[in-house]
Amino acid sequence: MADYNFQEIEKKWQSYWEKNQIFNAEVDQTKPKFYSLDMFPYPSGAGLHVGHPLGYIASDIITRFKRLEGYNVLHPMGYDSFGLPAEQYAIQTGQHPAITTEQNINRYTEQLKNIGFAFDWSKEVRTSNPDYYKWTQWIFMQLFNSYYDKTDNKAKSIASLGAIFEKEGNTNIQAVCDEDTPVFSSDDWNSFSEKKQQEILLQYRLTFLAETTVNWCAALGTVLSNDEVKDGFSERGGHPVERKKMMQWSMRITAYAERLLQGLEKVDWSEPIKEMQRNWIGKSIGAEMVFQIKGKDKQIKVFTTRIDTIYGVTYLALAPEHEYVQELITDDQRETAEAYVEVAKNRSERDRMSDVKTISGAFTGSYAINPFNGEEIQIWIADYVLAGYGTGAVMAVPAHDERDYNFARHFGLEVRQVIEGSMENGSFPGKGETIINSGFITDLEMKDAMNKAIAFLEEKKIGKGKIQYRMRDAIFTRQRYWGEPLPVFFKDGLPYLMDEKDLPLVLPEVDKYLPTEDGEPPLGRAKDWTYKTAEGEFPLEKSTMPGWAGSSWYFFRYMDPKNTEKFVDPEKEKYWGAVNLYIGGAEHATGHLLYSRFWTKFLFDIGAVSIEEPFQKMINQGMIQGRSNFVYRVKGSNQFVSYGLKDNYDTSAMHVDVNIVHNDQLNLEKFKSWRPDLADAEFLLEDGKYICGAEVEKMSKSKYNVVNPDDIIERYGADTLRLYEMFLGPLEQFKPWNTNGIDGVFKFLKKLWKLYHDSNGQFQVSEEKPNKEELKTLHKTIKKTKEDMDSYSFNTSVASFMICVNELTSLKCNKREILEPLTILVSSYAPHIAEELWSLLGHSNSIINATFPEFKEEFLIENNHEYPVSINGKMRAKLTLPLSLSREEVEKAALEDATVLKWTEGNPPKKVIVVPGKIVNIVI
Ligand code: ANZ
Repeated sequence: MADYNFQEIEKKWQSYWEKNQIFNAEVDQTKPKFYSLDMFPYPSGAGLHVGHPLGYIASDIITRFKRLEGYNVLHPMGYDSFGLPAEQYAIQTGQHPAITTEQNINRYTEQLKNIGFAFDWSKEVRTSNPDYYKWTQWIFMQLFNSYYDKTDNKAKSIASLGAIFEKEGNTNIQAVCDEDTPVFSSDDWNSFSEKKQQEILLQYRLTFLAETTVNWCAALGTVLSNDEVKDGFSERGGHPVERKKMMQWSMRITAYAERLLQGLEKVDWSEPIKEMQRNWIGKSIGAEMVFQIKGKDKQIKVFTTRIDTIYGVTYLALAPEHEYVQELITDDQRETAEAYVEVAKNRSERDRMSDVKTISGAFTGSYAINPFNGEEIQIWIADYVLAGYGTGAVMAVPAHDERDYNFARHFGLEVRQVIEGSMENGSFPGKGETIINSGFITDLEMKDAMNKAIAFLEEKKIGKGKIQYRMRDAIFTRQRYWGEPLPVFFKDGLPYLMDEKDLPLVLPEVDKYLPTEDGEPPLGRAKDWTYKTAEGEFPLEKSTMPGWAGSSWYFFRYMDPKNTEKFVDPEKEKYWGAVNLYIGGAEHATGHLLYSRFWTKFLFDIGAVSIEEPFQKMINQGMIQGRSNFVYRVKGSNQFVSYGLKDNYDTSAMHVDVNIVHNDQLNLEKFKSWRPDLADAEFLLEDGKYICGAEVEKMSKSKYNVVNPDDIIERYGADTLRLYEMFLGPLEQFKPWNTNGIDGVFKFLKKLWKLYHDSNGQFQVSEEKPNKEELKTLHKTIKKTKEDMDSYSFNTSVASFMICVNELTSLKCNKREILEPLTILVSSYAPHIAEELWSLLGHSNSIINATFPEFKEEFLIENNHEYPVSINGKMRAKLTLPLSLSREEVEKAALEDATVLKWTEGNPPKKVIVVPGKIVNIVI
């Protein structure tokens, strides 16, 4: 083979890897393990574009590098294959989502294989396969069968909770449960009906069914999460969304709030991602207290982080959804208050929160009493109070809180600068004391005031210290078809689990993927959607699991994907443990990355896995943006002017398919056949060329700037694609795809190839010993590659390969002792060409089984020194001499140097100073 024939080489090695299962990873106790994971894709109909593989390439390079370093590496790939797009397509076309999903997966797999990834395909998982989701259902069942014990800080079995209730009721147990869980004694418990007992247990289960306020989108027939709703409309499709109370399954992730927070200290993730999780969890330390409602036997509970400002409270504000709102509205306020509530309820909380400009609210007509000073204060309903946070009610301190202040100013409520308060014992701010301006009090004083206030609350039994988390329990069901069915049936209106032996509960066939006529989820269309037990036949749950269910534990399944007895074999799980490197998009910062940490902690609690944090190190790759090209049409004509001439005409810019443009030059023939209306296009050229304009935009079909990796591979090969994606810039950065530089990378590979070949294209390496310079080039590159790998800096390695190949080319080096290690160095980045060269070098084994070359410092030590020679204080000459020379030898060499001789004219100098390894100073 003469030329670098990448097409042939790449196909050859891809099939070699597949046939010989080169990347299959099995437990091997004699080797250290490395688990390299990519966020698995949802296989969409559009296939992969060049942005998708960016992270996969990086993790592939690390995977191969770790293999060379002697690790046993697990690098799997699979598909997150339940999801909305396949279902929407099914609704439109009637095609079963399983069919389109399968087609898309096949296409993805083919594209991924073309890039030459070192995936262990034998470990592939698909979340929509029954043998996978059987275990998603199984995990759901374990959550249903567990509660969270706050004393031991872990999940425990619900059966043990039942046993405690039998013995001592729920007065002593410290367990996470619903706010409105009743207090009962063992006698009460034992006298409850089975239904009542089940209802109570549901208030403790880690997954539970409860009435929740949700974003309901009637047109899509499903509940949407807060980030799927924009200004009251669905993000997908723009349909109206209303707030509605519905029975929904939830996951009690809030039980894990503190551990999710603490665990962040143990993982090596970027600070911004950790910070996003911290904010999402939103821990606040404060107090909860009640205000008596005037003239009623009822109290309003508030959560505050600033109980020390209690004397500055001038009104209470409730969320529009607060359960007391209706009864607090007095007749004289009814009209305005009810009209307001109606409008507010249909704005999502997120909209209400983000809209700081519109201040809306209404007075209820009722009053509450401040227990610290007996003062009567108005009760308002306000937009800015969230129903789902704290207690859904706030004590407003306008002088101290900006939102309270804006609200008070808007409605003319009092802003009290000086707190006039008093307490019987006088210890907490007494009458006339000012604590309102935090600028004047220290943190310590504030803390002290808070502690005193909390003590007062506890003494009066009107409140207590409280830690509040912003995070909410996660809604777990969707009224959709294409998801995991819940292994739950209903008896007497209450949920029960199916028997584990009946798993998986397979998704049933339906005639249409739409809700039923009576508004039930699509599973309402399935025939016999019931569960048969000895007691009879019971209806099954009709909602399905949300998209995040299957992706919350897939990293465990990869270790043992075909196990039919367990979700993962404990020995395998112990060996592979936590993911050493997780690469994926930052958009999953709060969704997937919190849910999977939560499930891992839960599985740890029940002894099913050995780790508490699933992802040790994470890197979030930046997005590859598109680089759009434009042509300029002279208005009202079919004439197109080249970029440099466009200002002479009245033109309008038009996106043109980047695939018919090369280095910003338009291919005129392809342009004409691009669309029928362009067949008779005319061009005004510059230098005989049509030059297009360019701009960086999001990569999208509508901008015609999508670049398909298949096209790049066909033209340049997968190795070029891989190197080029890394060469574009630091992995984490957002950067545009710009094909202009790709030729340079391709040339580099051709140059590399040439090092191993003579001028006739014959493979030829020399067995001669390398010289110092060649060794220096090699070892410099070994050092750099190793450092870059350890710091995940990929673009810099590509640059150092280029320098290395250039240096070896000018040294005309084709020595085996240099080229062999070089082949290993580049093999992680450009594995196909490396395998080919490796086999040409006479190896019969895959290069992945080679050893990463050892770096030797000695080759980098400079042997010569360039001495600056100054004569009478002025630098006159430079002299390169071996460092091994003695002072006298340096002096002698300096005085014999031709340039120096010109100055001394052969006369002995007055003085010569030599600093070995530094300078020579001559005085004449
Ligand atoms: C009085 C006060 C005075 C407050 C002051 C703050 C400053 P974080 O830190 O986010 O936990 N709050 C409580 N529940 C709320 C709800 N459902 N919707 C909107 N706001 C709510 O915030 C806690 C503070 O936010 C609480 O402390 C309460 O206002 C308000 F100078 O009470 B504060």
